[in-house]
Amino acid sequence: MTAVAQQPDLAALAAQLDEAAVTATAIPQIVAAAGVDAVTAYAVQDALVARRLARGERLVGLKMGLTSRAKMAQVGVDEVIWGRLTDGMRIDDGGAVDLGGYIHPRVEPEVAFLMARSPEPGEPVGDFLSAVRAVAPALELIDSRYANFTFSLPDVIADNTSAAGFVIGPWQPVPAGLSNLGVLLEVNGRVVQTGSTAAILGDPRRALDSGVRLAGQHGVRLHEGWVFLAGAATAAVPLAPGVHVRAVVEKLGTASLSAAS
Ligand code: 0L1
Ligand code: MG
Repeated sequence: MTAVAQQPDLAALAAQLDEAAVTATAIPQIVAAAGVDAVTAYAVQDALVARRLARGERLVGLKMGLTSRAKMAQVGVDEVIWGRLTDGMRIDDGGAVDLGGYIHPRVEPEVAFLMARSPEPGEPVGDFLSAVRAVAPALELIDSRYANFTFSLPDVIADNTSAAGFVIGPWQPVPAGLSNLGVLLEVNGRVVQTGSTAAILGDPRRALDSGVRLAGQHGVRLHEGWVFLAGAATAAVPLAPGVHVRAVVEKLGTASLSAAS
């Protein structure tokens, strides 16, 4: 008699990740260990985000993860991934976050797009730029739910690509070129990371292309008024009590947050 392999309980995995986020308590890597691959891990992510929606949050966008070599090297994973953004993750520009709600938060400078319409997954890049209403400097707050910020690809996908918060600076008209704008990350007025939007898959517009295509494979679309976080231009830095963090993106401006001590 052949043994029937036990199917992983995706909802139970999502519940453990959700509990880790809600209680700000790190957990061991559970997803790949349960036999879940990177494709199925998106179903865990779906179930995880559904728990937030059941608590009254609203989907407001999508994000890309691991779009730069610096980020891939930082976490030892080498595939572009995508996650979901909810209104509960939004932090006002210049606002303060209470670090008590996070496990080991980090921040990274990004570029955000505001969608004017829903691009088609097969639409050529040049065409769906007409789907972008505006662009802005942004900060992403990431907080892996796994101990030591260490994970496999299925684990980080299931964990909604470590998404924990985001700040959008003032929206701007889309400039002619986005492919090589200088990016600084400042902590208390001191530059701690320098980079370029070229680090975001060569051009943040390419990240939008990848995001539309990859999320589309799972039946997920961007919608009018949604935000798209294209990815980080530098490695992320830890968010410590009392610090003020600012992203500066050439031609686009700044986005900032403070960490309450
Ligand atoms: O937004 C990101 O690039 C994060 C993706 C997940 C890896 C990480 O937590 O650094
Ligand atoms: Mg990011």
